[in-house]
Amino acid sequence: MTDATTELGTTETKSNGPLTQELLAKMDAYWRAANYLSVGQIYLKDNPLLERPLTLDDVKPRLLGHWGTTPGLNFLYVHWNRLIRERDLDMIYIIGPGHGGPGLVANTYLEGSYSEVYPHIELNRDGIKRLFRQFSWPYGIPSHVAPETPGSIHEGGELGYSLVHAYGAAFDNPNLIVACVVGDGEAETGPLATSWHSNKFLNPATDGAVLPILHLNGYKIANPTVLARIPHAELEELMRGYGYEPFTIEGHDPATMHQQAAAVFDTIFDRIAAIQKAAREGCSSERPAWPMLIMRTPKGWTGPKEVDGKPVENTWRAHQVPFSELREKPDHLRLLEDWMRSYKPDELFDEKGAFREEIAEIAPKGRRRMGMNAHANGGLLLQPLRVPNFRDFAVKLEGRGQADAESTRILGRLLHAVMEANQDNKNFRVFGPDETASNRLQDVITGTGKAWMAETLPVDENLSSTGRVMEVLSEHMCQGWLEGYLLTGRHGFFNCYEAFIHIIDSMANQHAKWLKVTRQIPWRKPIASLNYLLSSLVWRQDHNGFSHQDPGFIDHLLNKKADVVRIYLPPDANTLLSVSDHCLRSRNYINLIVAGKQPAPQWLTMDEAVAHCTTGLGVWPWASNDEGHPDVVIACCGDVPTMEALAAVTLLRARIADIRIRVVNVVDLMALQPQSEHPHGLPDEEFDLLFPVGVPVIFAFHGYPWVIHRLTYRRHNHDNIHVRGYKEEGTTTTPFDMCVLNNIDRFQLSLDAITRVPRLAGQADAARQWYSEEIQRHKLYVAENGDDLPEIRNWRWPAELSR
Ligand SMILES: Cc1ncc(C[n+]2csc(CCOP(=O)(O)OP(=O)(O)O)c2C)c(N)n1
Ligand SMILES: [Mg+2]
Repeated sequence: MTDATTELGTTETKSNGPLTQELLAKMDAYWRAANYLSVGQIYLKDNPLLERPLTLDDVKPRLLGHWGTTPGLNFLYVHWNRLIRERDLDMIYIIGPGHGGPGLVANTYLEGSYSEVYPHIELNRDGIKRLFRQFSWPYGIPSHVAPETPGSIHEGGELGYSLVHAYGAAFDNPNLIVACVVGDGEAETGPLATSWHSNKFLNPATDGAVLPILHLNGYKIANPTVLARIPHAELEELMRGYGYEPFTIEGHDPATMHQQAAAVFDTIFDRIAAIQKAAREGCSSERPAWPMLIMRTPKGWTGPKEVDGKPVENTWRAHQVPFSELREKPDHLRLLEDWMRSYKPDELFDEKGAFREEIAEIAPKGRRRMGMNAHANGGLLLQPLRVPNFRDFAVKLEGRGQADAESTRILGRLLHAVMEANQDNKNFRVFGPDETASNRLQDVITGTGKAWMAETLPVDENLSSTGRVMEVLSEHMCQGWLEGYLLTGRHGFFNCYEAFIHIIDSMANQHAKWLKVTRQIPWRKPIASLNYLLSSLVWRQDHNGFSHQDPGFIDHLLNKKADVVRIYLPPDANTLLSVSDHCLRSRNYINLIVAGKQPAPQWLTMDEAVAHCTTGLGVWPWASNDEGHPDVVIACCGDVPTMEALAAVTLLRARIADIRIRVVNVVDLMALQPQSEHPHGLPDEEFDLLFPVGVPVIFAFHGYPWVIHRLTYRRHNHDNIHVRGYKEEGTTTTPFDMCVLNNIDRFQLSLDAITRVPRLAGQADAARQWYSEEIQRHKLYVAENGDDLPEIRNWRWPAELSR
């Protein structure tokens, strides 16, 4: 292993650079302290300062964590500290390889942030012992840069999202610098590979700066990395091709590397300042070539060079715990002790175990410490979003279902007003993968425009260097930018085609996990919710067909913790406005709104919509005639299913004069669950009043039918709930034929009702005959004419049925 102090002593001639010998020695000591504390967290539960020879009793029974990436992360931390102090920078640090958690914990401990939020981890021997013991310990702290880690907005457990998070944090934060380490393995992921393009959306005048650092330690878990094994010139060309100005530092001798890094960082931070100055003084409106750093240092730097005759430092073997057979192999215990002592702990910590003041003093103070930067605890900075009165955008109801509206177009007007209302605060952005206009939200683009720093041509519309709608054809980037934006205390809205939101399933998982954990951390303040609007829905893929038909994101989110997820399916524009207003104001949730963009009938007045959304589900009395004693409940959730359900009601009432039908519409899907499962769950007594035991329920659902079964499994009437939904039948066909293919059409729903109501048993055969004739007629017509039957296309809820 590298004995850093010895090398420092012998490399004075090599160590020429911007650092004085005194500062160099202190920075190196600081780095050694961080490395020491990192190794200690992975291995030790006692004897934290090695005040006596190490024994097996001092070593944890289970050795968990990752060493390989950590010394590089620690190296950068101490250098950021110098730059923050010298230049008074407002800076946060995002770690792509989040498995380097011990490093971030160590550094936030050394700068004092950690003990401020966790007072029991004191700045003394006992504190260090607790710090070591808690790491990867049952009920202790996780091994990654988790929400528990002060200064973090990025766990880095799932690799790939560091750079998009960094850019999301930098948007509209002109004084913030986000240093972002990208693992060279992480750089192979799809999301990371495209994230480099974020620089085409960052405005140097109005946004902050992102400094990407490609941590080229050469290896992943078990393999070399692609970028480490291409010629260096090719790698630099790649970075130039992405629009960056690459800088490189390379080596392993600590003193030389400190000086080399300090010199390069001085140049880089001068560059960043010059870019921002030129843009802010109006001297340049060009897209700048932002600096980025390639840091080529050994994986497991300063760790054991060899274990059991095999090389470890600078190989993939350094990735996790470099050796772990301490109980079986006595020389492993010696190896660990020698390794830890190579950092000279007695030079770093005083007799009480406190970090020596003369080294500690080089860290920034107060909120400038990266562990205390408020941007990394965004709730501290969160300003409530100004949401104009959504009622002003209401669709005036001229008779139930008599006129059509495009729900998302109406929402676009509200979002536009939200943009305008928050223009001064610059804390709201809309994100979407090239579909904002296609989803008919185009009004939100008007006025603010779409962010774009690359070339523009006369044919372009609404592109602007100050645009607040972010469109890039990468769902990963939209999601990652938005997460970074929210986590640093702002608000946002993500619109996407329903089928392709699945691309970010895994990112949504990670964000849901983050939110779940932060609820248990008192010093993490609530942040704005992550709002999804899914449009271009499964039922109306007129242009695209089967590849674009998948409502399964609902199923995906249902798996998440009930206190994090909300799912809404507003059936018309007024309910969409009410739901969206609620979501925009909420905190710490993932809100999913599923709403169509096609012209569709409108059902509720604004007052009714607000009342309906407040309860989440309820009887539509104007469509019901059950007088408290229904033969059947027709339930519906989602705009197209609602229309089919109401059409079925008209067919049934025309066919069976005395049938008593209750119509229940569900807008808040979670209300179907028992209260024990979800805070929005309807109490059982109320559920039983809506869906009386023994009364069949025919349920038309927007998504996969088993979602409804899953949610209502414990309800008393569950055996009587019969669900129709999307069952993976699709193609490019007419809107109504999509319903027929999936048996959610009005004829099927009517037949279901007749066959399920016991007193109508005698009519079942005739109804089956009627059903097949109607479907035959429909199929022949669409095959011949390429469109739905006129009475289907032009169907309206009959005014005379409205009560
Ligand atoms: C998306 C994803 N795939 C796989 C993994 C499993 N994994 C954890 S660390 C790692 C290697 C990371 O290598 P690199 O980014 O170079 O990090 P470093 O060398 O700094 O440890 C892998 C594959 C993961 N965490 N995330
Ligand atoms: Mg690596």
